[in-house]
Amino acid sequence: MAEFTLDALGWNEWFASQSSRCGGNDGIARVAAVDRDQLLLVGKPGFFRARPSGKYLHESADALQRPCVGDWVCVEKTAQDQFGVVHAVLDRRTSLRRKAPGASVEYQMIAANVDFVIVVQSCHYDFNLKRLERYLVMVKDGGAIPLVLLTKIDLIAPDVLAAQIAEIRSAGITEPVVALSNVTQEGVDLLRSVLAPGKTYCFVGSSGVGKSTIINALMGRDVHETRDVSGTGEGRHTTVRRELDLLENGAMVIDNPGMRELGVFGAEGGIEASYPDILALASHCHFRDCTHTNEPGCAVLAGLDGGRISAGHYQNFVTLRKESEYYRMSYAERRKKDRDFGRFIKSAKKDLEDD
Ligand SMILES: Nc1nc2c(ncn2[C@@H]2O[C@H](COP(=O)(O)OP(=O)(O)OP(=O)(O)O)[C@@H](O)[C@H]2O)c(=O)[nH]1
Ligand SMILES: [Mg+2]
Ligand SMILES: [Zn+2]
Repeated sequence: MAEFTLDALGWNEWFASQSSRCGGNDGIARVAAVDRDQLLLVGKPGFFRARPSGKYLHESADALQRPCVGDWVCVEKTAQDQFGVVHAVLDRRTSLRRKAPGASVEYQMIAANVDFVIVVQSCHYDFNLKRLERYLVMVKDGGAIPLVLLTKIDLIAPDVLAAQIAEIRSAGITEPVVALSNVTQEGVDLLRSVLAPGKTYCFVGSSGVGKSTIINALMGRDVHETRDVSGTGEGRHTTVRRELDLLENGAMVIDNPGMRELGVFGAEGGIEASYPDILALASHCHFRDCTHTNEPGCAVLAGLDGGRISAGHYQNFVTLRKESEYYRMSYAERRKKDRDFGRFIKSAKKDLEDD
């Protein structure tokens, strides 16, 4: 089995201050995949299986605290044990999370400690600027660096691609954009040249845009299943788990299931980072707590009227901010209710004990 150094797996000084929690570097590994209650870890000895300790699971009821792909963990394993036992997750340098799909207001971790997030959209049917802005907010909020990847350029005319890139730029998005075709291979080498050894790249996007196909191409073999899309480009949700792979050049890539929903939740930092033009105007608003929707003396609305910001860009900003705050508030409220309920149960139990 291959041997690795922690540095090659993305370990750096930022994490080093936490190694004492694991009793030194030998007890440290990185999460490569999560399957229900089992973890696939990669560490100095290579890939091996582990489980979170009962104590750890008990103490970390919160979904955000459970190990996810990309996490660094403290693990104990002897040569005789089939499974390692994980008893701590180290603090994350970056995290990629969204609102869990469906009605519940919970966070869902997508990946931890990724350096770059590659936001993938297909030029064919999938291209959507609003959704792209939503992804960028999420990525920036978690502290990773976003890159934009447009796939399937073989299916569209060059001027359509040029128009899509122009649209991205006119929305003030300055992130690098790579366009490629997995069919003609055009652009694949360019993407490969961007991926640096020891860095982690997380691929996200809708189902069917070609995330697994491009990772297979980068790996040079078919490590992931891929499946045809419908006539109108809809994917079939082929990939079902998040998985970290090591490329030959030493870069790490994480494949993900296609995302249907991308709720933005408690992501004010990401919104600020994504709309610097609007924020610059906002500092001139008459009211300090201006919501930029109907207040007199609002510099953002004036900028909108004067054509300094586009209507679509402004609308996205307002929508994302409202959504993020709404979810954050209902999350806080529910938390408080849970806490109050917990206190109630505790005192009720105490009453019983006292009797
Ligand atoms: N024409 C064309 N087809 C592509 C390209 N990239 C991927 N495909 C095809 O698109 C389909 C979906 O690709 P996948 O790699 O399975 O997509 P995915 O993003 O991993 O989808 P999920 O796992 O469902 O999230 C497959 O049939 C691929 O062969 C491309 O650049 N051009
Ligand atoms: Mg896939
Ligand atoms: Zn305002």
